[in-house]
Amino acid sequence: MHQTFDAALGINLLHANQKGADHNRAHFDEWGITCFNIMSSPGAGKTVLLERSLAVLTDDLKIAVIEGDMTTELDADRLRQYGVPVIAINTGRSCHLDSKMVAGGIHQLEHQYNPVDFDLVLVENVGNLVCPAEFEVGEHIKVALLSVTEGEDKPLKYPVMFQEADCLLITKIDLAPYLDIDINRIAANVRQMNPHVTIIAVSAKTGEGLEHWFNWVKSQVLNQRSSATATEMLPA
Ligand SMILES: Nc1nc2c(ncn2[C@@H]2O[C@H](COP(=O)(O)OP(=O)(O)OP(=O)(O)O)[C@@H](O)[C@H]2O)c(=O)[nH]1
Ligand SMILES: [Zn+2]
Ligand SMILES: [Zn+2]
Repeated sequence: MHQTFDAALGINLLHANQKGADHNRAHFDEWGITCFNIMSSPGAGKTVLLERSLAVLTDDLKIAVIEGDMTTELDADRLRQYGVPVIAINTGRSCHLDSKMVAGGIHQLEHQYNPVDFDLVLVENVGNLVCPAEFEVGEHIKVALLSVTEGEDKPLKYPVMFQEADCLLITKIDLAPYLDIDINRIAANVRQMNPHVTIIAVSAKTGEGLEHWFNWVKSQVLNQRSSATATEMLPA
């Protein structure tokens, strides 16, 4: 866990993290890259979703992945098979990626590749529904995954993640018939606290809903590009 036992220390930590996140975002903006921060509980399906996404989205977008894991490179190795740069970051005992760790990944990308060639950086965060939501990494887009196996009440019990998310993916919907769970109720609970969130129900196993996700990702990259151009055109 991150140290929030001392309120002042907690505020300082978050403040330092925010400065680092702004630094990272400035790099992404300079290079014309859109950055997604992908967050969930352990095992909600982030890596499988990334595998399915890389298989399709690399036709249209040049993608790099920053892959957070506490100790292993298991997920990073899975994603390397898709021929994209995957920068692995081990968080050690920490339960979330922070902006400094991601800065290390960004500078690695900068040194090993030409960063302006990339359209999209996907950050797979380390799994839990609390801390990643508090620590920005310099992303433009926050994506939260909630698997149907986790229960309808999770958005109510862990509100910050769901309030902050630009997109909620309800995952593993192929399992819904076996569980006493109502996907519409999850969606309604989340909409109540975050009316503008995009909600997409998917199964990485059957492929249901993935087309909506792919289209949404592409639309966000285009939006980000046009808003960056609009900012450049503003008078100084
Ligand atoms: N039935 C079903 N299983 C899925 C689906 N997506 C993922 N899984 C399974 O769920 C388990 C966890 O998936 P991962 O993609 O590794 O989850 P993760 O969020 O990356 O896990 P961590 O990185 O450890 O937090 C694996 O056994 C997957 O095969 C799905 O859509 N349907
Ligand atoms: Zn830098
Ligand atoms: Zn994973």
